[in-house]
Amino acid sequence: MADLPFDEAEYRGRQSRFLAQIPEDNVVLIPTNPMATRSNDVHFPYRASSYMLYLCGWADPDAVLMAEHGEDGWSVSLFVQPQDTLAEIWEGRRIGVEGAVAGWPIDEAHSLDDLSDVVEKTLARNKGVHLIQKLNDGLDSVVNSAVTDKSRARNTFGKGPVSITDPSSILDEMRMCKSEAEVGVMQRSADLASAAHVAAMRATFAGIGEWQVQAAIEGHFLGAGSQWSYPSIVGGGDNATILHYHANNQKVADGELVLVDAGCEVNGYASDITRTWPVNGKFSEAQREIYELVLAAELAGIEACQVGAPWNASHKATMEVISRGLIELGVLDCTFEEAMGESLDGKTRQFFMHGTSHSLGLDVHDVGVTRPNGEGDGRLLEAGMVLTVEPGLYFGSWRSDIEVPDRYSGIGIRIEDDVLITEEGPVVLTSACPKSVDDIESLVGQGA
Ligand SMILES: [Mn+2]
Repeated sequence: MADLPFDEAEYRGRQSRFLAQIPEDNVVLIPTNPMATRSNDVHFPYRASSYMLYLCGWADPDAVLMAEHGEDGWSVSLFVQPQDTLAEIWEGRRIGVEGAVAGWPIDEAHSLDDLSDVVEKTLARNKGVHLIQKLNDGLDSVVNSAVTDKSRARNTFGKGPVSITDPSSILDEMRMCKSEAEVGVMQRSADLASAAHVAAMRATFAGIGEWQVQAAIEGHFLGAGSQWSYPSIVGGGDNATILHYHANNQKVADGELVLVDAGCEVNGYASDITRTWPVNGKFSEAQREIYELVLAAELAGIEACQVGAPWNASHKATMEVISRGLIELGVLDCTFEEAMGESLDGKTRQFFMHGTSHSLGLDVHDVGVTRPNGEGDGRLLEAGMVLTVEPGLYFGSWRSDIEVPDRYSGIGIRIEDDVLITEEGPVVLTSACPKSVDDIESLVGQGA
């Protein structure tokens, strides 16, 4: 095998658990992501589809994975870019058909030049298709015309597929629980992101530009051979109260906090960390009051991540701590019940506007159904699931729709860790990233 993140047995296990759920007279076709244009003839850096990475580790553009059931069971083949000196001079070396079959966990490889021919013949032998559509236009049209032809001729001939099914929900469910090997990769991603946050804390000074904090953190990712898993959020002062702030172009004044939500990718697996620290290295009294409250809520949220607890347990736990805290601090003048609301939608939501947890894996907001129809407490947590816990409190001075207390105006704080569910309780994968007031104050501005 080539130098892939997992051994052949791991990939083959995923393939067979997936294919066991597909009818044997159906063809499986899973294309990877297309290249995306940035402007004119420049592309965005390429990122393969998570399904392709999950099933066979193939990271290059344009590939299509196909599986067909025959006399010897399921056979997995991969269509890849053929070797082509001229294309390789401009775009880079290609693994090619022989390289693919020698080094990847597949049974057969074909050139993409033969995609239409081979797929048409394969479809003619089968009754249905499991296809992920809208990623590869050429493939979609080959499949759609085969299905249309068959439907027209249904009562006369009887060859070829009559239905297209999307197999992604089967894969999504499989991806929710991580194997031991996947957890190992996710731990490396978490360690790297933790170290990057520490580097950024050390590099921070009063008056620093948000972009300079971003450079410190992303420079650390790049220097370790990684890259961001989502665009970094670096918000100073009031900008921290904008949940998906991306401008990162303001200076952060002495006395203000900076909120940094940034994670990286290792072998496609994301980490996702948020930390908030004072740029001058010392929390003010008001900042510390809110920080300690968010931290207490985060710890309660992590503790709620137990096998058998519902998906919503962490959110309920953080909402309870924050609601009590806001009443104690005099921010809310109401009962605990009014703060919480009937379905966690009470007065606390004025200052804590988002959920507490999302699944994490090959995608930063990972796939899989956690709360069917977005209702109720959701499915029960199982060992191997990885989720974030990320409560926050936001007192934007610019908010005219709510009453923001003067004492806390301009403060936005979120604390986020990545948590693995185990039978022995929650394991914080990002525990190497400091979050106590003392640890943070002793790091900020200390330099490399
Ligand atoms: Mn997150």
